[in-house]
Amino acid sequence: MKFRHILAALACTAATLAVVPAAQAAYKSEYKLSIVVGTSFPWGQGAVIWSDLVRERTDGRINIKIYPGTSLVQGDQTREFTAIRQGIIDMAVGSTINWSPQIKQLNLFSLPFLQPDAKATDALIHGEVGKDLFGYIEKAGVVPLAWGENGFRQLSNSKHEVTKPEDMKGLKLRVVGSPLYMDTFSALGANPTQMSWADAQPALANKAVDGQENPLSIYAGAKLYDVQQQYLTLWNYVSDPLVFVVNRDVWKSWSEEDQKIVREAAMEAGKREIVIARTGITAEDPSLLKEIESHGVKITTLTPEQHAAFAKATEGVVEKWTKTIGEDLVKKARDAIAAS
Ligand code: X2X
Repeated sequence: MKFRHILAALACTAATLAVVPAAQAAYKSEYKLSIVVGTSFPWGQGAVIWSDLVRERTDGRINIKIYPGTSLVQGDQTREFTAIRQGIIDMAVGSTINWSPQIKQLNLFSLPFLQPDAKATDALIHGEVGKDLFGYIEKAGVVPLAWGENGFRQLSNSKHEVTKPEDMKGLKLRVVGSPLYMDTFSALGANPTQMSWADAQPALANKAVDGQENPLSIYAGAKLYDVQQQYLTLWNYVSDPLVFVVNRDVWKSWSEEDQKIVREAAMEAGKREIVIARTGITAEDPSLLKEIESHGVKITTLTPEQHAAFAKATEGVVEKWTKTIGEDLVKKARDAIAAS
């Protein structure tokens, strides 16, 4: 009797194994995807589009769950890349700024006043520079699939209008996780303090800091006008792309067919996300700017001369960080921008 039970159990197991193809056996029931902000932001929309496309096109074989607020690393976005590498995070749509502490070449996008406009950013991400940077991410053990965009970062504060470097004096500003930002804002005479996005919002609300810098989609999405950030200077000093990535072991566990689906879905989601991120902030369509203004915000656009004064004040930072990023890569970027 007992022997027969064992035989029956073995037959059952064999039957189960026979219907599950080898590649699928290793699939997880859920893949954790990390983003810093919520799904209502353009950045989060990109993650939603990617997840939905992948779920549909793999018939649910790859089921992605989005974790906003970098919650898988307790909000500490500078630890996100390491967590992806370690497999604590399976996938991410991440900012180049947050991964710069681990991949120093990604600081390229944070060089002050390197990218004059969106065309310049496009020339970088879609050209040789973008390929080189994907190479560095790959070498660091993570699989990069597509570019997205957080956007040009603008300066806001609760104290006064900023039109020249002298106006920065004494402003206590929250800055992001790469030390390059400490250098940039110190060079401008401000008083920068580094903190995560999770900590930045209460710090702005309770006036522990006077200001911050972020793309307009983040400023508006987080309703920073409601925490007295009523002075907004459009100075386009850096533009921050996003990268769609997958942990290497997770990537290897997928069939070639599914890898192709995930890659193509990332490229499609990235393209659509960039369009969303650029909506409402152009001369042709200033709808987001108008909405921000309707909350009593004073929006200041710098004249070319004012812009040049900020660029001049940060030249030393560019020089110092060019050495860290790599002279060749920075030159390649400058050439690509000049030709754009
Ligand atoms: O922390 C920020 O400022 C944010 C949301 O823009 C990034 O994650 C880089």
